[in-house]
Amino acid sequence: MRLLATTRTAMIGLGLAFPIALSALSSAQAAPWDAFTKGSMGPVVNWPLIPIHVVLLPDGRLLSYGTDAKGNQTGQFIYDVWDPKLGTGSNAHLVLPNTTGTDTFCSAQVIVPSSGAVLLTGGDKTINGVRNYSVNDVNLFDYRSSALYQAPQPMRDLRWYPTVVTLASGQTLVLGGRASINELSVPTPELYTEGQGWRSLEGATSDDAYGSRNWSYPLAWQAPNSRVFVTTIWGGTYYMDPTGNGSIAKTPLNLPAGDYYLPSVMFAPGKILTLRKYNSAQVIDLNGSQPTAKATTGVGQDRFHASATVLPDGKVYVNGGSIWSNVAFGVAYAGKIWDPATGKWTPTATARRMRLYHSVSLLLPDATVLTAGGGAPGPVTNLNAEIYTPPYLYKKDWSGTLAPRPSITAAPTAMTWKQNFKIEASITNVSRVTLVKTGSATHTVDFDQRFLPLNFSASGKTLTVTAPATPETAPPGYYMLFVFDGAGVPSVARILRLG
Ligand SMILES: [Cu+2]
Repeated sequence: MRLLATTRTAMIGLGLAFPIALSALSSAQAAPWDAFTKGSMGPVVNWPLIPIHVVLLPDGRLLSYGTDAKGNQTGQFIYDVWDPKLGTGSNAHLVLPNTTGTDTFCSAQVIVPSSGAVLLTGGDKTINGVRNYSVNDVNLFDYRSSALYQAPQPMRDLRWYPTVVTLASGQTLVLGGRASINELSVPTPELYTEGQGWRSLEGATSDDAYGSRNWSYPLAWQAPNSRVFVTTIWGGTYYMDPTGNGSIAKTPLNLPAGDYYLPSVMFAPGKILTLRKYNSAQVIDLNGSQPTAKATTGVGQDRFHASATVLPDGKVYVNGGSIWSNVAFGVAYAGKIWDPATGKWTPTATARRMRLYHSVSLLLPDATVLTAGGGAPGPVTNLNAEIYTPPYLYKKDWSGTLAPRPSITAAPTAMTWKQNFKIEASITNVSRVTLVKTGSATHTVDFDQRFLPLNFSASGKTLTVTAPATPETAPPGYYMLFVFDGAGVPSVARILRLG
């Protein structure tokens, strides 16, 4: 997991010198004429660390961490809080010291719905000069104070590369990861209840689902049937029941072979797009009595370490990756957008940086997508980000200029399931109202993102919107609420708490 020292030094030199020249150039240019079909990629902007881990906070800021200021593998020293409202300059970043004692490199992170704190599980440890051992440390980040502090109770098991899932109950499930360099198995999930701490789900122990056969950031989602759906790289799928002592059952659905570093995303209630090996892709449907899957068009090539982001219109943006894992060969610089209505991919704007191992993407409240990081290790040390502006924000007239946007002028800050609530829009012809759960990304996984269209009725500029029906389709927590105008242009989101 380490680069040779000489290689890393050389790459840091390249990574720092090159972006400055390009970003100065591109910021002076208008978006290309075809921005309304491809979107546009913003300039390369500096980031105070490699954002290996990113999570959108309830206040619209973004926590990131994973390396030191030079891009070296360690989360022990600093973390960053970025305020997108302040732009992308250094004054938009708050770089703070990590005083917890935990190296949070390759941990997991997700918002706890009840308090809005970010729960950080596990991380890295160096023993006798050898990295990539594990810890059972648990830390919390409070967005109100921007403080990172140790949680009262650690997990039972050591975990490096675990997955965290927000459950319908509001509890947080941690599963997978490994305990040490030699031990690829932490087969028993643990459940976190805020204010109470951790409990191991002995009845749900499984080496096949999230132990030795599928240990690295196992892909798992709260499913509509109240279970947790788990996919594996070897193809088997599972329903895990997190209640009581826990239990797990294999489902009849077997998928083609996947990879830890090919992305999957829940793009609609109970529906998952999963990229599999050899340029194949499947759409999984969890809405029936048993899960089913159908092939859809592949993204064009294997894109190891790519990221998949569900957009406010329910389409899926895939960026980054290369045909050889974490090697600068067959690098995919152009993004692609998948339309669930047609199953087809549209090529999108080209990035200037390769986004490979330890890169991330995340939907921002202004409906743009942060693409960032990569390195530690990798062919390039990406202490930088590029912000992607999707096609829906451009005028459809070949001018490359941004379209006027509708806005939400009033909205509540919280909602509960099935509730009808009122919002005010700046326009009368709202065509669509949607929710996207605030994301939390690392290592090609986004633990929390999901998309839900909402029913609404309009009276002038006042909309009566119906909140999602159940916590199984929309787990508690924070969501971005978007309205669209008649031309399909989304507003900036309001962040609402569901619970
Ligand atoms: Cu890692």
